[in-house]
Amino acid sequence: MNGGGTDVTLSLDALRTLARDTLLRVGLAPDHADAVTETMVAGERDGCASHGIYRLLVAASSIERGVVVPDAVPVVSEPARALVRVDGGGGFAQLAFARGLPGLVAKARDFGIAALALNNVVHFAALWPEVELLADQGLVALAFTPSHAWVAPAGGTRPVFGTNPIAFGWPRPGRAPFVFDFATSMVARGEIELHRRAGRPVPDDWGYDADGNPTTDAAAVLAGAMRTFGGHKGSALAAMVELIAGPLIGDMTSAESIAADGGRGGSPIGGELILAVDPAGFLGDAVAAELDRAEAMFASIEDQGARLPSSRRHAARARSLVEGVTIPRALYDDILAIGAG
Ligand code: NDP
Ligand code: PYC
Repeated sequence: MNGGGTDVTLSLDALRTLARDTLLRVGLAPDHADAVTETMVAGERDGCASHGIYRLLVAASSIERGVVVPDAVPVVSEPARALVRVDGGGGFAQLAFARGLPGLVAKARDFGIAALALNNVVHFAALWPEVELLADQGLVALAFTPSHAWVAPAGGTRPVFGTNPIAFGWPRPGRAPFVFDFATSMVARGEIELHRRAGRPVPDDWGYDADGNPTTDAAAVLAGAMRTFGGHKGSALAAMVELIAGPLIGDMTSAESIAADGGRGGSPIGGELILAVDPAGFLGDAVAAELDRAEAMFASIEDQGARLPSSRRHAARARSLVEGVTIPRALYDDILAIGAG
Protein backbone atom coordinates (compact mmCIF):
# COMPACT_ATOMS: atom_id res chain seq x y z
CA MET A 1 0.00 0.00 0.00
CA ASN A 2 1.20 3.53 -0.61
CA GLY A 3 -0.15 7.05 -0.74
CA GLY A 4 -0.49 9.59 2.03
CA GLY A 5 -2.59 12.06 0.04
CA THR A 6 -6.11 11.91 -1.31
CA ASP A 7 -5.59 8.52 -2.99
CA VAL A 8 -4.28 5.11 -1.95
CA THR A 9 -2.54 2.69 -4.32
CA LEU A 10 -2.76 -1.06 -3.66
CA SER A 11 -1.42 -4.12 -5.45
CA LEU A 12 -4.12 -6.54 -6.58
CA ASP A 13 -2.95 -9.01 -3.94
CA ALA A 14 -3.26 -6.35 -1.24
CA LEU A 15 -6.70 -5.42 -2.56
CA ARG A 16 -7.76 -9.08 -2.47
CA THR A 17 -6.57 -9.45 1.12
CA LEU A 18 -8.34 -6.22 2.13
CA ALA A 19 -11.61 -7.37 0.57
CA ARG A 20 -11.53 -10.92 1.94
CA ASP A 21 -10.51 -9.86 5.46
CA THR A 22 -13.25 -7.23 5.52
CA LEU A 23 -15.93 -9.67 4.40
CA LEU A 24 -14.82 -12.30 6.94
CA ARG A 25 -14.79 -9.63 9.66
CA VAL A 26 -18.48 -8.88 9.09
CA GLY A 27 -19.33 -12.58 9.25
CA LEU A 28 -19.46 -13.74 5.64
CA ALA A 29 -18.68 -17.47 5.30
CA PRO A 30 -15.28 -18.19 3.70
CA ASP A 31 -16.65 -19.76 0.47
CA HIS A 32 -18.89 -16.73 -0.10
CA ALA A 33 -16.08 -14.34 0.87
CA ASP A 34 -13.80 -15.90 -1.76
CA ALA A 35 -16.41 -15.65 -4.53
CA VAL A 36 -17.48 -12.11 -3.61
CA THR A 37 -13.87 -10.94 -3.28
CA GLU A 38 -12.98 -12.11 -6.79
CA THR A 39 -15.83 -10.19 -8.39
CA MET A 40 -14.97 -6.97 -6.52
CA VAL A 41 -11.27 -7.26 -7.30
CA ALA A 42 -12.07 -7.92 -10.97
CA GLY A 43 -14.25 -4.79 -11.08
CA GLU A 44 -11.61 -2.57 -9.51
CA ARG A 45 -8.85 -4.13 -11.64
CA ASP A 46 -10.85 -3.40 -14.81
CA GLY A 47 -11.56 0.22 -13.91
CA CYS A 48 -15.26 -0.32 -13.06
CA ALA A 49 -15.30 1.82 -9.92
CA SER A 50 -19.06 1.63 -9.38
CA HIS A 51 -18.81 -2.19 -9.08
CA GLY A 52 -15.30 -2.52 -7.74
CA ILE A 53 -14.06 -2.32 -4.18
CA TYR A 54 -16.67 0.34 -3.35
CA ARG A 55 -19.05 -2.63 -3.23
CA LEU A 56 -17.43 -3.70 0.06
CA LEU A 57 -19.40 -0.91 1.73
CA VAL A 58 -22.58 -2.12 0.04
CA ALA A 59 -22.02 -5.84 0.74
CA ALA A 60 -21.04 -5.23 4.38
CA SER A 61 -24.11 -3.11 4.91
CA SER A 62 -26.32 -5.87 3.42
CA ILE A 63 -24.73 -8.38 5.83
CA GLU A 64 -24.96 -6.12 8.87
CA ARG A 65 -28.61 -5.27 8.17
CA GLY A 66 -29.59 -8.91 7.79
CA VAL A 67 -30.49 -8.62 4.10
CA VAL A 68 -28.17 -11.45 3.07
CA VAL A 69 -27.74 -14.90 4.61
CA PRO A 70 -23.97 -14.92 5.19
CA ASP A 71 -23.53 -18.71 5.28
CA ALA A 72 -26.17 -19.72 2.74
CA VAL A 73 -25.62 -23.06 1.04
CA PRO A 74 -26.65 -22.92 -2.66
CA VAL A 75 -28.75 -25.88 -3.83
CA VAL A 76 -28.46 -26.96 -7.48
CA SER A 77 -31.35 -28.66 -9.32
CA GLU A 78 -32.40 -29.53 -12.88
CA PRO A 79 -35.96 -28.35 -13.59
CA ALA A 80 -35.69 -29.60 -17.21
CA ARG A 81 -33.00 -31.21 -19.31
CA ALA A 82 -31.46 -27.97 -20.61
CA LEU A 83 -32.12 -25.96 -17.45
CA VAL A 84 -30.14 -25.52 -14.25
CA ARG A 85 -31.54 -23.81 -11.18
CA VAL A 86 -29.57 -22.73 -8.15
CA ASP A 87 -31.48 -21.71 -5.04
CA GLY A 88 -29.02 -19.35 -3.41
CA GLY A 89 -30.73 -19.60 -0.02
CA GLY A 90 -30.63 -15.82 0.42
CA GLY A 91 -26.86 -15.60 -0.05
CA PHE A 92 -24.85 -13.48 -2.46
CA ALA A 93 -25.22 -14.40 -6.14
CA GLN A 94 -21.52 -15.09 -6.75
CA LEU A 95 -21.34 -18.48 -5.03
CA ALA A 96 -24.68 -19.55 -6.53
CA PHE A 97 -23.33 -18.70 -9.99
CA ALA A 98 -20.13 -20.66 -9.34
CA ARG A 99 -22.16 -23.70 -8.25
CA GLY A 100 -24.42 -23.52 -11.33
CA LEU A 101 -21.70 -22.83 -13.89
CA PRO A 102 -20.45 -26.40 -14.55
CA GLY A 103 -23.98 -27.65 -15.21
CA LEU A 104 -24.77 -24.71 -17.49
CA VAL A 105 -21.65 -25.29 -19.59
CA ALA A 106 -22.23 -29.04 -19.80
CA LYS A 107 -25.85 -28.60 -20.86
CA ALA A 108 -25.03 -25.92 -23.43
CA ARG A 109 -22.54 -28.36 -24.99
CA ASP A 110 -25.05 -31.24 -24.88
CA PHE A 111 -28.10 -29.38 -26.18
CA GLY A 112 -26.63 -26.39 -28.03
CA ILE A 113 -28.43 -24.03 -25.67
CA ALA A 114 -29.02 -24.01 -21.92
CA ALA A 115 -30.20 -21.65 -19.22
CA LEU A 116 -29.25 -21.11 -15.60
CA ALA A 117 -31.64 -19.48 -13.15
CA LEU A 118 -30.28 -18.15 -9.89
CA ASN A 119 -33.08 -17.78 -7.37
CA ASN A 120 -33.25 -16.23 -3.93
CA VAL A 121 -29.91 -14.42 -4.20
CA VAL A 122 -28.68 -10.96 -3.21
CA HIS A 123 -27.06 -9.08 -6.10
CA PHE A 124 -24.62 -6.16 -5.82
CA ALA A 125 -22.33 -6.91 -8.76
CA ALA A 126 -21.56 -6.36 -12.42
CA LEU A 127 -22.58 -9.14 -14.81
CA TRP A 128 -19.63 -9.03 -17.22
CA PRO A 129 -17.43 -11.43 -15.17
CA GLU A 130 -20.06 -14.12 -15.71
CA VAL A 131 -20.54 -13.75 -19.48
CA GLU A 132 -16.78 -13.31 -19.92
CA LEU A 133 -16.20 -16.63 -18.17
CA LEU A 134 -18.70 -18.37 -20.46
CA ALA A 135 -17.35 -16.73 -23.64
CA ASP A 136 -13.82 -17.75 -22.57
CA GLN A 137 -15.12 -21.31 -22.82
CA GLY A 138 -16.34 -20.78 -26.39
CA LEU A 139 -20.00 -20.08 -25.54
CA VAL A 140 -22.20 -17.14 -26.47
CA ALA A 141 -23.74 -15.82 -23.26
CA LEU A 142 -26.41 -13.44 -22.05
CA ALA A 143 -27.18 -12.43 -18.45
CA PHE A 144 -30.00 -10.39 -16.92
CA THR A 145 -31.05 -9.39 -13.43
CA PRO A 146 -33.64 -7.00 -11.99
CA SER A 147 -32.64 -4.88 -9.00
CA HIS A 148 -34.68 -2.53 -6.79
CA ALA A 149 -37.43 -0.28 -8.21
CA TRP A 150 -35.43 2.92 -8.69
CA VAL A 151 -36.11 3.71 -12.36
CA ALA A 152 -39.10 5.43 -13.93
CA PRO A 153 -40.58 4.11 -17.18
CA ALA A 154 -40.16 6.42 -20.19
CA GLY A 155 -42.99 8.95 -19.99
CA GLY A 156 -43.32 8.59 -16.20
CA THR A 157 -41.42 9.92 -13.19
CA ARG A 158 -42.11 7.28 -10.53
CA PRO A 159 -39.88 4.22 -10.00
CA VAL A 160 -41.06 0.88 -11.40
CA PHE A 161 -37.98 -0.82 -12.84
CA GLY A 162 -34.63 -1.72 -11.43
CA THR A 163 -31.43 -0.60 -13.09
CA ASN A 164 -31.71 -4.02 -14.78
CA PRO A 165 -28.40 -4.77 -16.53
CA ILE A 166 -27.97 -6.79 -19.71
CA ALA A 167 -24.64 -8.46 -20.43
CA PHE A 168 -23.52 -10.25 -23.59
CA GLY A 169 -20.42 -12.29 -24.36
CA TRP A 170 -19.14 -13.59 -27.72
CA PRO A 171 -16.08 -15.83 -28.04
CA ARG A 172 -13.18 -14.57 -30.17
CA PRO A 173 -10.57 -17.21 -30.97
CA GLY A 174 -7.15 -16.21 -29.70
CA ARG A 175 -8.36 -12.95 -28.15
CA ALA A 176 -10.45 -11.64 -25.30
CA PRO A 177 -14.17 -12.14 -25.95
CA PHE A 178 -16.49 -9.37 -27.15
CA VAL A 179 -18.38 -8.39 -24.00
CA PHE A 180 -20.73 -5.60 -23.13
CA ASP A 181 -22.61 -5.08 -19.90
CA PHE A 182 -24.74 -2.08 -19.05
CA ALA A 183 -27.68 -0.99 -16.98
CA THR A 184 -30.94 -0.21 -18.79
CA SER A 185 -31.05 3.01 -16.75
CA MET A 186 -29.00 5.99 -17.98
CA VAL A 187 -26.20 4.75 -15.72
CA ALA A 188 -25.84 2.25 -12.93
CA ARG A 189 -27.09 3.52 -9.58
CA GLY A 190 -23.60 2.89 -8.22
CA GLU A 191 -22.31 5.62 -10.54
CA ILE A 192 -24.77 8.11 -9.02
CA GLU A 193 -23.76 6.98 -5.53
CA LEU A 194 -20.11 7.69 -6.41
CA HIS A 195 -21.10 11.18 -7.63
CA ARG A 196 -22.90 11.78 -4.34
CA ARG A 197 -19.88 10.63 -2.31
CA ALA A 198 -17.59 12.93 -4.31
CA GLY A 199 -20.03 15.87 -4.09
CA ARG A 200 -20.25 16.04 -7.90
CA PRO A 201 -23.42 16.99 -9.81
CA VAL A 202 -24.91 14.52 -12.30
CA PRO A 203 -26.15 15.38 -15.82
CA ASP A 204 -29.74 16.60 -15.73
CA ASP A 205 -31.00 13.71 -17.87
CA TRP A 206 -30.01 10.97 -15.38
CA GLY A 207 -33.09 11.30 -13.20
CA TYR A 208 -35.80 13.18 -11.38
CA ASP A 209 -36.16 14.46 -7.85
CA ALA A 210 -38.98 13.20 -5.63
CA ASP A 211 -41.34 15.78 -7.20
CA GLY A 212 -40.64 14.47 -10.72
CA ASN A 213 -38.43 17.39 -11.79
CA PRO A 214 -35.11 16.88 -13.63
CA THR A 215 -32.18 17.59 -11.29
CA THR A 216 -28.38 17.58 -11.22
CA ASP A 217 -28.32 16.76 -7.49
CA ALA A 218 -27.14 13.14 -7.13
CA ALA A 219 -28.78 12.72 -3.71
CA ALA A 220 -32.07 14.04 -5.09
CA VAL A 221 -32.00 11.50 -7.95
CA LEU A 222 -31.28 8.72 -5.46
CA ALA A 223 -34.32 9.84 -3.47
CA GLY A 224 -36.45 10.34 -6.61
CA ALA A 225 -36.28 8.27 -9.79
CA MET A 226 -33.60 7.38 -12.31
CA ARG A 227 -34.29 7.48 -16.07
CA THR A 228 -33.98 4.64 -18.56
CA PHE A 229 -31.40 4.99 -21.36
CA GLY A 230 -32.71 5.51 -24.90
CA GLY A 231 -36.19 6.59 -23.83
CA HIS A 232 -38.88 4.03 -24.69
CA LYS A 233 -36.27 1.52 -25.95
CA GLY A 234 -34.44 1.27 -22.63
CA SER A 235 -37.81 1.24 -20.89
CA ALA A 236 -38.94 -1.80 -22.91
CA LEU A 237 -35.63 -3.58 -22.28
CA ALA A 238 -35.93 -2.86 -18.56
CA ALA A 239 -39.44 -4.39 -18.63
CA MET A 240 -38.06 -7.43 -20.47
CA VAL A 241 -35.42 -7.96 -17.76
CA GLU A 242 -38.11 -7.70 -15.06
CA LEU A 243 -40.09 -10.42 -16.85
CA ILE A 244 -37.42 -12.93 -17.86
CA ALA A 245 -35.36 -12.71 -14.66
CA GLY A 246 -38.46 -12.26 -12.46
CA PRO A 247 -41.74 -14.11 -13.09
CA LEU A 248 -40.26 -16.39 -15.81
CA ILE A 249 -37.92 -17.95 -13.25
CA GLY A 250 -40.34 -17.59 -10.34
CA ASP A 251 -38.52 -14.74 -8.69
CA MET A 252 -39.06 -11.13 -7.64
CA THR A 253 -39.56 -8.04 -9.72
CA SER A 254 -37.63 -4.93 -8.71
CA ALA A 255 -40.75 -3.53 -7.03
CA GLU A 256 -41.10 -6.72 -5.00
CA SER A 257 -37.39 -6.66 -4.15
CA ILE A 258 -37.46 -3.16 -2.71
CA ALA A 259 -40.62 -4.02 -0.78
CA ALA A 260 -38.89 -7.12 0.64
CA ASP A 261 -35.94 -4.94 1.67
CA GLY A 262 -38.36 -3.04 3.88
CA GLY A 263 -36.26 0.12 4.10
CA ARG A 264 -33.05 -1.59 5.21
CA GLY A 265 -31.16 -0.18 2.23
CA GLY A 266 -29.62 -3.52 1.22
CA SER A 267 -28.68 -4.82 -2.22
CA PRO A 268 -31.43 -6.20 -4.47
CA ILE A 269 -32.93 -9.59 -3.60
CA GLY A 270 -34.23 -11.92 -6.29
CA GLY A 271 -33.10 -13.80 -9.36
CA GLU A 272 -30.80 -13.78 -12.36
CA LEU A 273 -31.13 -15.52 -15.73
CA ILE A 274 -28.07 -16.63 -17.69
CA LEU A 275 -28.32 -18.11 -21.19
CA ALA A 276 -25.50 -20.00 -22.89
CA VAL A 277 -25.39 -21.04 -26.57
CA ASP A 278 -22.76 -23.34 -28.03
CA PRO A 279 -22.01 -22.12 -31.59
CA ALA A 280 -21.29 -25.74 -32.56
CA GLY A 281 -24.97 -26.52 -32.00
CA PHE A 282 -25.93 -24.65 -35.17
CA LEU A 283 -22.62 -24.76 -37.01
CA GLY A 284 -20.90 -28.07 -36.33
CA ASP A 285 -17.55 -28.03 -38.11
CA ALA A 286 -18.20 -24.54 -39.51
CA VAL A 287 -17.67 -22.79 -36.15
CA ALA A 288 -14.18 -21.50 -36.96
CA ALA A 289 -15.24 -20.09 -40.35
CA GLU A 290 -18.29 -18.36 -38.89
CA LEU A 291 -16.35 -16.89 -35.96
CA ASP A 292 -13.93 -15.51 -38.59
CA ARG A 293 -16.84 -13.76 -40.33
CA ALA A 294 -17.70 -12.17 -36.99
CA GLU A 295 -14.11 -10.92 -36.80
CA ALA A 296 -14.69 -9.06 -40.07
CA MET A 297 -17.50 -7.13 -38.38
CA PHE A 298 -15.32 -6.27 -35.38
CA ALA A 299 -12.60 -5.08 -37.78
CA SER A 300 -15.04 -2.84 -39.62
CA ILE A 301 -15.92 -1.18 -36.30
CA GLU A 302 -12.36 -0.66 -35.17
CA ASP A 303 -11.01 0.28 -38.63
CA GLN A 304 -12.94 3.53 -38.48
CA GLY A 305 -11.62 4.46 -35.04
CA ALA A 306 -14.67 3.32 -33.08
CA ARG A 307 -13.94 1.15 -30.07
CA LEU A 308 -15.40 -2.13 -28.98
CA PRO A 309 -17.05 -2.44 -25.57
CA SER A 310 -14.54 -3.94 -23.10
CA SER A 311 -11.50 -2.38 -24.81
CA ARG A 312 -11.30 0.25 -22.06
CA ARG A 313 -11.75 -2.47 -19.47
CA HIS A 314 -8.97 -4.60 -20.89
CA ALA A 315 -6.61 -1.64 -21.06
CA ALA A 316 -7.38 -0.92 -17.40
CA ARG A 317 -6.79 -4.59 -16.58
CA ALA A 318 -3.37 -4.59 -18.25
CA ARG A 319 -2.43 -1.43 -16.32
CA SER A 320 -3.70 -2.70 -12.97
CA LEU A 321 -1.82 -5.98 -13.27
CA VAL A 322 1.41 -3.98 -13.39
CA GLU A 323 0.67 -0.88 -11.33
CA GLY A 324 -2.07 -2.02 -8.95
CA VAL A 325 -5.15 0.13 -8.40
CA THR A 326 -5.68 3.58 -6.94
CA ILE A 327 -8.76 4.31 -4.85
CA PRO A 328 -9.89 7.45 -3.02
CA ARG A 329 -8.50 7.66 0.53
CA ALA A 330 -12.01 8.37 1.84
CA LEU A 331 -13.17 5.04 0.42
CA TYR A 332 -10.13 3.24 1.85
CA ASP A 333 -10.81 4.75 5.29
CA ASP A 334 -14.48 3.79 5.08
CA ILE A 335 -13.49 0.21 4.23
CA LEU A 336 -11.08 0.03 7.21
CA ALA A 337 -13.92 1.23 9.45
CA ILE A 338 -16.27 -1.57 8.33
CA GLY A 339 -17.23 -3.76 11.26
CA ALA A 340 -15.43 -1.50 13.75
CA GLY A 341 -18.57 -0.72 15.66
P1 NDP B 1 -21.89 2.08 -18.91
O1 NDP B 1 -22.97 3.01 -19.31
O2 NDP B 1 -20.57 2.63 -18.55
O3 NDP B 1 -21.73 1.01 -20.08
C1 NDP B 1 -20.87 -0.03 -19.91
C2 NDP B 1 -20.72 -0.86 -21.16
O4 NDP B 1 -20.66 -0.06 -22.35
C3 NDP B 1 -19.40 -1.56 -21.07
O5 NDP B 1 -19.47 -2.79 -21.73
C4 NDP B 1 -18.48 -0.55 -21.74
O6 NDP B 1 -17.23 -1.08 -22.15
C5 NDP B 1 -19.33 -0.12 -22.89
N1 NDP B 1 -18.97 1.21 -23.39
C6 NDP B 1 -18.96 2.36 -22.69
N2 NDP B 1 -18.58 3.38 -23.48
C7 NDP B 1 -18.35 2.85 -24.70
C8 NDP B 1 -17.93 3.40 -25.95
N3 NDP B 1 -17.66 4.70 -26.09
N4 NDP B 1 -17.79 2.58 -27.00
C9 NDP B 1 -18.04 1.25 -26.87
N5 NDP B 1 -18.45 0.68 -25.72
C10 NDP B 1 -18.60 1.47 -24.65
O7 NDP B 1 -22.29 1.14 -17.68
P2 NDP B 1 -23.53 1.20 -16.70
O8 NDP B 1 -23.36 2.35 -15.77
O9 NDP B 1 -24.78 1.10 -17.47
O10 NDP B 1 -23.30 -0.19 -15.90
C11 NDP B 1 -22.10 -0.40 -15.18
C12 NDP B 1 -22.15 -1.73 -14.48
O11 NDP B 1 -23.16 -1.75 -13.51
C13 NDP B 1 -22.40 -2.96 -15.35
O12 NDP B 1 -21.27 -3.80 -15.22
C14 NDP B 1 -23.64 -3.60 -14.78
O13 NDP B 1 -23.63 -5.02 -14.75
C15 NDP B 1 -23.64 -3.07 -13.38
N6 NDP B 1 -24.99 -3.07 -12.83
C16 NDP B 1 -25.36 -4.09 -12.02
C17 NDP B 1 -26.66 -4.13 -11.55
C18 NDP B 1 -27.16 -5.26 -10.73
O14 NDP B 1 -28.34 -5.26 -10.37
N7 NDP B 1 -26.38 -6.24 -10.37
C19 NDP B 1 -27.63 -3.10 -11.86
C20 NDP B 1 -27.11 -2.09 -12.76
C21 NDP B 1 -25.84 -2.09 -13.22
P3 NDP B 1 -15.92 -0.69 -21.24
O15 NDP B 1 -16.14 -1.38 -19.93
O16 NDP B 1 -14.74 -1.19 -22.01
O17 NDP B 1 -15.93 0.81 -21.11
O1 PYC C 1 -25.46 0.06 -9.70
O2 PYC C 1 -27.59 -0.05 -10.21
C1 PYC C 1 -26.57 -0.49 -9.67
C2 PYC C 1 -26.67 -1.79 -8.97
C3 PYC C 1 -27.75 -2.39 -8.46
C4 PYC C 1 -27.35 -3.57 -7.91
C5 PYC C 1 -26.03 -3.66 -8.11
N1 PYC C 1 -25.61 -2.56 -8.76
